[in-house]
Amino acid sequence: MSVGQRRERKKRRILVHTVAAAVAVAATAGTVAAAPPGLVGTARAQAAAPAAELQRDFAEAAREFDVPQSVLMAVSYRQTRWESHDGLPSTTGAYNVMGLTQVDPEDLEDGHDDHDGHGHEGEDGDHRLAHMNRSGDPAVEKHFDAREALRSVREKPVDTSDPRLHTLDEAARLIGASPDAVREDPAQSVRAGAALLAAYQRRATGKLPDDPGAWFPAVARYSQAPDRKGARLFADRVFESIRSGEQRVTSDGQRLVLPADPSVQPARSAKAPLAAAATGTAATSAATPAPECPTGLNCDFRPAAYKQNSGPDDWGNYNVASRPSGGHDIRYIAIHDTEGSYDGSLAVFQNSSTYASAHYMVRASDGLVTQMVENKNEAWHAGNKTLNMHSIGIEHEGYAIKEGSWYTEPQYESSAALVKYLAGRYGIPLDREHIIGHDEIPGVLDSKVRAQHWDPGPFWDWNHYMSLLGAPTGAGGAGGPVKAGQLVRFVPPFTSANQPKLTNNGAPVPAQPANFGYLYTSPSTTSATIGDPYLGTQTWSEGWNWGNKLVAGGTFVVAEAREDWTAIWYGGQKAWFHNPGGQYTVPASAGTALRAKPGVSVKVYGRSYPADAAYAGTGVPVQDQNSASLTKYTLPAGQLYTLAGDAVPGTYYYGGLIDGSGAGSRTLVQGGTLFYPIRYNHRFAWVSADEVEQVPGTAPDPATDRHNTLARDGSGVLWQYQGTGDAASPYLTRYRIGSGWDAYDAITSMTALRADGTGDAVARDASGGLWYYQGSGIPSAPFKARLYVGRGWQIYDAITGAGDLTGDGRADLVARDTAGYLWLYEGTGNPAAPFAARTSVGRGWQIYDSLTAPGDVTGDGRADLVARDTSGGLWLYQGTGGAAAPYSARSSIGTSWQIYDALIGPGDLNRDGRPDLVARDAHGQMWLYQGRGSATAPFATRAAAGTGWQGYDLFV
Ligand SMILES: [Ca+2]
Ligand SMILES: [Ca+2]
Ligand SMILES: [Ca+2]
Repeated sequence: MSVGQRRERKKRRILVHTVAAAVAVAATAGTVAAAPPGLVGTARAQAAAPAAELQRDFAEAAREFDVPQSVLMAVSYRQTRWESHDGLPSTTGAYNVMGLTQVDPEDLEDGHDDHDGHGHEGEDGDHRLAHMNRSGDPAVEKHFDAREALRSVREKPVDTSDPRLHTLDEAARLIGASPDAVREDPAQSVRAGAALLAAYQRRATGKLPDDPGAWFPAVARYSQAPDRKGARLFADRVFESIRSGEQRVTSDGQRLVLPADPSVQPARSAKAPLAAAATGTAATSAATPAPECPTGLNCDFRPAAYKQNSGPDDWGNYNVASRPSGGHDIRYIAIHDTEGSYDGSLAVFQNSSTYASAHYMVRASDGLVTQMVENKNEAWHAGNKTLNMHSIGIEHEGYAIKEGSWYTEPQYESSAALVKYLAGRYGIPLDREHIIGHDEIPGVLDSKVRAQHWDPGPFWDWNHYMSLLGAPTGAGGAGGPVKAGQLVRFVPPFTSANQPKLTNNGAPVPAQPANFGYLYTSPSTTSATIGDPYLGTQTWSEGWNWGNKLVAGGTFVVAEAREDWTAIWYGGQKAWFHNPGGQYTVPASAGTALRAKPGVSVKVYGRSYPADAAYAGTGVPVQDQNSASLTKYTLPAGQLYTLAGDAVPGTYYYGGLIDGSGAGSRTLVQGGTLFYPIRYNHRFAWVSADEVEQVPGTAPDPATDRHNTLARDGSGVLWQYQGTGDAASPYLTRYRIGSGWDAYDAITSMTALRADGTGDAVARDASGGLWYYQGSGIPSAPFKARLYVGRGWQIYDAITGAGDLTGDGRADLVARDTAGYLWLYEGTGNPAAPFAARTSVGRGWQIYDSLTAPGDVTGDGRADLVARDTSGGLWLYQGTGGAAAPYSARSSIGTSWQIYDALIGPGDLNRDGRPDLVARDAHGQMWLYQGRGSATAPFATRAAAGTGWQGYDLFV
């Protein structure tokens, strides 16, 4: 299937969802498929989306094959998080929402060119070399002989006849569908997965029980783990999901819910049938250390080679050390992918002529964690001596087959469990300045920058991974304005909203959610992307061209901000990225920026070595180019870069002789100069602490004095327009709060809706029931779960939150009945029973077609009301502060207001302390009337406030 066909198919699928969404909301209340309206768009269930077709697929397949729906959904969740990946395979040949496998000989990479996360065109001609020579220490690298290494390592071929690589074929046969259909159609994937689970369960127990807990054997078997511990690990994760529930919106916008059922008891005592004969831990012997691993994870230890090559000063594949003692501390965890199979990569690390190793490798199919080098030792994985000295390297199995690139859920979960454990053990902060990709590690010297690796690549989901670590990046937030000098973390969504163009050696890569955004020379996607001086002129869209790619999780300093574009200081340049409404960044909660000291030409280093003098008396030979910087990089005056960790001394650890004998062997040299690690460009770098000065980041914009307008579209989706606080451009790009809001025929704010997620509202449903929404304080999900106020509210044809009319500090409500009587509902301050009994304000109010309460328009501290009559006259009713007669006699504001089809009182949009009025005309143009604090001329002349507001049927 061509890329074009895939795109077509995807488009069709999305169209189907759109149609389904339009009818789904009313029909699904009370079912599992959709959260009730009270939850949608609230803090309890944020980012709500249309009821999902996929949810129905699970229900139907569960019925068809007699598999409990919770088991089926939880298995899928723990394989793929319900993602279809558009029918593309995982790094190891798993497909679609059920993660069924299909790997044939023609799917395996041919290994000729090197476009796989390691170097790029013209470098390292054989991709196998990319695994090798990773010490990043010229003193070790000089021993490496590429021909010898290639000769001695025979890549272990993947056995494509292994049934574990053909669960898709088996499952397709069970349902009588074509493998194509199971790969590409989520409904068929779910059916096939259900049929396979049922077959496993029948084989294990001879029946298909109703009790989900009894399905433990089938779920364990579904893991395809060849060992009992791996099978149990997967099954335990699945039953954790069943017991605690899961819900999420998939990257193509489908919202799925697996309700929690804590009553399910997994039948762990049942014998778990395995996918292959239990191999045990074959490599383990008395001399093999126990893996350093958290309890519950499936881990083994298969040692990397530690063996002499040409002489006692030449060996592979790591340095024996005693980390973290004596200054040889562990500060980072580096995430890699292998670009090869688990077995093949292990063979590389177990051959001493490769000069490469990693502490751990995580298998893709089942999340097995294999340790190869003890953490006290310095593995050679990063291609950067400084990083190798101070990090733990974790490889993730993945080999480039077909067009796919996604990482499996068992692999993410095992890796995250391991990293959490290691971070706790070594005191490594769980942030993206310390949990880093290989692609973020610099080349050590000028000659090494260009070929430095770029794995784990654009499809590693940093947002998901950091969430699993308990340290979410903040992606998916409601955004906000950013300011020059502010430190912001880049958090693009890993969804179909962010599928930047990529090519691989000129060939288009199918559009998929990715972890980066492009950096441009000016605030436009039509401008050139920025370049890196070491890469030179290259095709901007090539995956390996890391110079123009801003990766998720990095914190940078804002150089300039314009509406939907943000510029940061990056690699000595001012680099722009698309940042709609500020939603692709979050303010760094704390942070320090660095800049060049006046008059100093700052050197940028790819490693932090001690100066020559520090070697004196250590027995360690003085290393070459100890003070060499990356000469094409600098910190131009006025630019600010993020301090990315503690100041550190320059360090060099000398391996010496293989047995540790001899002068200077296994000795750490530590210099006096302090280095700061910085976020420099796509990669980290170091600068000398003597050459820079610290500057606190500019404080982020407080959201407390910016007011929002909410708008509901024709499909019931509620959108949040944050106020900017600036009259010239009063609203940010909209943010989707959630769907299902068409259950109401009236929604009005009780108190000002602020950008910090505070402010209350009430809503009336179609049967006349009134609901109270308290502000949550969460900007992206601004309301708590709704509270029922009472019934009978259908008698009113206007309901307006009026502000505090009675002077007691509590917000009140006015409502007009169809006879034209206006009624006051005094606020009680208790959200559960928010209103006292109504009192009459007066009659004759039927002449108005709009009642808006912008706040205190006149500046006397009392809330006022603005009413438009049916001939377009606008009238001001000043608040009196008394409940008995809350409004004084009306006065005219002006005429011809019938040109507007909506009048909205959003609060104070320009932060001058006076409430404003906005109005939408028939063309979807919004107009701002700034409040003046005057009873005689309450509003200034109108100013344009943005276009594109048509299509909304209700404003709050
Ligand atoms: Ca009141
Ligand atoms: Ca007033
Ligand atoms: Ca104002």
